[in-house]
Amino acid sequence: MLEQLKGLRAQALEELNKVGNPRELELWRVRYLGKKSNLTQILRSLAALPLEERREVGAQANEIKKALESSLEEKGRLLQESILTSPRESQRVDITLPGRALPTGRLHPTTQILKEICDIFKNMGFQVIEGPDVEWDYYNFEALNIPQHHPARDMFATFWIDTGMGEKARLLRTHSSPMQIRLMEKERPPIRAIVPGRVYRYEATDATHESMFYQVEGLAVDKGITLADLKGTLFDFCRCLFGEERRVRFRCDYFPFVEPGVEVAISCLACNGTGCRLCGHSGWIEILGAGMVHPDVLTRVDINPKLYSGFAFGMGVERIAMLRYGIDDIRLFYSNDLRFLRQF
Ligand code: 2U9
Repeated sequence: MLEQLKGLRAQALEELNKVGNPRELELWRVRYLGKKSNLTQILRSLAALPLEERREVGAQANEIKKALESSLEEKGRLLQESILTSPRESQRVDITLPGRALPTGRLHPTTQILKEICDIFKNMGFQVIEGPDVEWDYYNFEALNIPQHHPARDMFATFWIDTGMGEKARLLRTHSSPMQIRLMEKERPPIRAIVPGRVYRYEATDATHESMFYQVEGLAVDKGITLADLKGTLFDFCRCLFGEERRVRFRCDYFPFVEPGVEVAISCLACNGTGCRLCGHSGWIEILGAGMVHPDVLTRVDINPKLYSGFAFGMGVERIAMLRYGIDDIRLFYSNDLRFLRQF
């Protein structure tokens, strides 16, 4: 039996050397250390042996068992190591690993507010239209009651486009109103439209001025439209955007393309009207300009002002975003600083 044990050990270790993967290792374990293995049989049969022989064979069998078990363990470790370092395995995708979070982008704060503004007017039945950034003097000024040399041109410091012909006819639009002229030329009332888009001003930049910013302008033309319609529309708009509890104030203002013109303010978001730094201690924050479309503007697009009337309004989108998010410098919007943009 001692001879048999010796042969068993040599055979087991020789076969263990040839084992190349965990599946083969398990088969080896069953074969040499399993319940039906020769070694287990020998250990079980010890009781039937005479005492002297039992001691000797038992000691030998147990020593072989321990040796095989530790060789098994060592081989398992080596196999695991070679699996992890083998090029095939190291390149394999481990589908049990938790996924890496993909960096997702987000909408620019201007886009977010622009979308909110457009949605409010869309729900009121306004269509959304867009126009070109490069305009003619006619659409940007003349058609809107601002002829050559009119002092109101000073309100709109203009980027003129050099056509090489020396004339000042083409420009970067200073407001989105030219598109409303184009719309009225093309379509007859009833008209209800808003025009979002970039506008340009040839001005030095500071915390409240940028040379490019976004506007949303609106226009409604039909029979019987009055200042009360304008008031109702803009009161609703202000409360949708800034909350039901906002008070809204209309005051007279002047714009060449409307008569009468108004300036619209909401009760201050920070102090609720009691006066603070944000509202210059007035309790009010101006957010819109508006008015009834000037009869001369309607006449120019062949809409009879005796039959039809309309209201129009305009607002700066970044200004609204600044109020909503508490941003104190308009230059942050387009400086592409991710630390700023990631906050929205
Ligand atoms: C047509 C007729 C009238 C649009 C109007 C304003 C008043 C106005 C400013 C607000 C802040 C522009 O971004 S801002 O600088 N806008 O105050 N806009 S009435 O009136 C029109 C437009 C088109 C055909």
